[in-house]
Amino acid sequence: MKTCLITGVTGQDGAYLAQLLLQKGYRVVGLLRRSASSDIVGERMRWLGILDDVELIDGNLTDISSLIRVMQNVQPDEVYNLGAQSFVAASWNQPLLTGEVTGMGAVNVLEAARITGLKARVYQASSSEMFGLIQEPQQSEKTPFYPRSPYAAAKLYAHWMTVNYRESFGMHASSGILFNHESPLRGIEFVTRKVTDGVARIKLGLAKELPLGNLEAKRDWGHARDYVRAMWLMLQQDTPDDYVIATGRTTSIREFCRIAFAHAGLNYEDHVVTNPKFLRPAEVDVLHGDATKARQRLGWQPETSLEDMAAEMVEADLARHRARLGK
Ligand code: NDP
Ligand code: GDR
Repeated sequence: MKTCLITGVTGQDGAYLAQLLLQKGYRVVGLLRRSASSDIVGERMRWLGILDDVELIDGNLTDISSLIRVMQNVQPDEVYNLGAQSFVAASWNQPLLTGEVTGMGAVNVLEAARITGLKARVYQASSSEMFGLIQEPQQSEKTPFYPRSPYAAAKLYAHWMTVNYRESFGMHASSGILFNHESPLRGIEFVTRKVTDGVARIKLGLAKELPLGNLEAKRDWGHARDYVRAMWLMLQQDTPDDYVIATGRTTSIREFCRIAFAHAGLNYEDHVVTNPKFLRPAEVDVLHGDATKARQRLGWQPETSLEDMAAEMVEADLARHRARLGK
């Protein structure tokens, strides 16, 4: 039986990846950072019905001693570093913490694996945000980077350190440059989930308006369930590498609103308002990925359309609010 260690197991991707690896027969161990709300941090895994099947072990990405202890105890065959301060907007308010967790945290993982002498394969969760101010209309592994936020700069450092550890120490370390991926388990602060939660509240009469920031930004959105499959595929290859994972379709926030509101029989123009509070100091206007390499080498392709994903998210938020209201 293979053993995997997942940092960020309590997040969206961590939960879906844990589910996938349990289905594949792995022993799944997740890193859990100490929290005063330990009763709720497992909520996503509970939602997927896997909380009792994942072994949780305490540690923190900023504390390399904890990572060394965890690696020595767990002896993982595969390590997936998904832990991060992952909210771009928050990274301007907490740039140093973002650097420590999202940037240095990744190096702590690589170092802990190297120091303990494990032969573990390592996955680093890199991001399309590294393309930022895009240098090519469609972004592939060969497109130059231009980060536009403290988050993106931290991810870029982690990305190059992953490449460096591969080249310096021969580590099987791969970097997945994933474009935005969403699901009913997406954090409520991210725009798609904020929209689908807003749709549900408006539909149920709990709210009238949904305040958003820049409606014209465009993202290449896929479903998290499809994207964690790509992470696993990267670590099954004989040689480590970097891969862009994207759908190849880009859509504006405005269009996503139209789709999500229409699913509930609503017109977004009657409810969406803009509030400058949600604008960013520097914006990533458009992202549009080219996942040809992943398709050819990993045999990966997305299976869920944007429309189906939006519908799944709206339905999940309607169900959550109805359950809360006892309806
Ligand atoms: P989430 O924000 O949902 O999850 C982040 C996870 O990191 C949580 O489990 C969180 O724990 C954990 N974490 C935060 N700080 C620490 C710390 N100091 N030590 C240990 N764990 C910590 O992110 P996603 O699941 O959406 O994304 C997974 C990864 O992929 C992230 O690295 C993200 O930056 C990256 N990414 C995501 C994309 C997306 O579209 N979703 C696209 C490209 C990259 P807690 O629950 O305690 O807060
Ligand atoms: P992003 O995701 O920054 O791309 O990072 P987010 O959903 O936060 O923003 C996407 C775009 O929507 C615009 N926007 C708003 N965003 C939020 N959160 N709230 C709003 O009210 C709002 N209105 C408009 C934003 O300006 C932006 O252009 C996500 C994270 O998961 C990262 O960790 C990951 O690396 C990247 O995706 C790929």
